[in-house]
Amino acid sequence: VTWETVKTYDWIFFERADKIAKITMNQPDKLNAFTPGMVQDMIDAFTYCRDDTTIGVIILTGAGDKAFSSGGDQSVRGNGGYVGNDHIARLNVLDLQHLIRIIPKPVIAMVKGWSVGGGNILQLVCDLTIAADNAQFGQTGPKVGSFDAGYGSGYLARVIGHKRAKEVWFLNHFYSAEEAYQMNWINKVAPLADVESVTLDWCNEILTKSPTALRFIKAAMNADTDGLAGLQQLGGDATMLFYQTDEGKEGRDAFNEKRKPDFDKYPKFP
Ligand code: 2NE
Repeated sequence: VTWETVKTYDWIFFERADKIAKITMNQPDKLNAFTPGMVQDMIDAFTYCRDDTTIGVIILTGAGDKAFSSGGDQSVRGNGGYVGNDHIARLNVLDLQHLIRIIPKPVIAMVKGWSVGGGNILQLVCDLTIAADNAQFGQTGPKVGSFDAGYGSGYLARVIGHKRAKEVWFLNHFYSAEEAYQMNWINKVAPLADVESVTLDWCNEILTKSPTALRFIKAAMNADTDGLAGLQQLGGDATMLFYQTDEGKEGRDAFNEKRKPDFDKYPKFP
């Protein structure tokens, strides 16, 4: 596969190979710890992927073989959040988590090495995770005075169960790729040398499927876990489809033509 650069950023690589996009966190000397700037770059790249109608699947990964991400960069952690060039303390990774959840295309985490702290939550919120056999997963928040009480707790409990999620957060152990697989935390384990080709195989398989069907499956599962915010996404997808029907267009056209709409001719399906 030949990766072509889509856009150049300070903190990430953003590449594509035809319909597959790849976003790579790039701070390998700190195990790809994320800064507010890196998160902002990722938000920009994911938004690009969302808007580009030719991109069908997105891979999120980390530079090098040693880490997916070690979470928030503790060296720029201020009081109240992580501090970037604007000197404002923020937790903008929460916005990124949400974006990964609502982007209506499959997002696959490709994990090599450490997947830790807020980095591991990014892996968690991706739709699928394929890990290299050198991957290690864990939450360290309580060791470093932090926690993720959002997706990092409630959604983790949905994915691996409440008992295991509490174990992960209370003990802060690290789990091998094989252990994480046994816990249903991730989808697949591949040898380090093969992890990208295995990930690309899954991407190519996904690309043969109906994008609208995948969109609705993702939105439906989010609706189940995200409450009204999840239903908003599912509802918006239904509206998008309805706008494309003659019945939907009739309402719009009647208003614009200042006439009464004629909805009578549309079937009332069982
Ligand atoms: C991941 C782990 C266990 C790896 O250990 P090891 O021994 O293999 O590597 P080492 O030597 O610790 O790390 C290599 C270099 O990367 C830096 C280290 O300080 C070290 O730098 P030098 O000594 O070579 O200069 N590094 C690693 N992680 C970093 C980080 N997160 N920030 C800044 N520099 C980092 C081990 O490295 C480890 O435990 N890392 C810290 C994991 C962690 O606690 N992450 C933050 C959790 S809180 C969070 O992410 C969060 C949240 O809870 C809520 C909202 C937003 C974020």
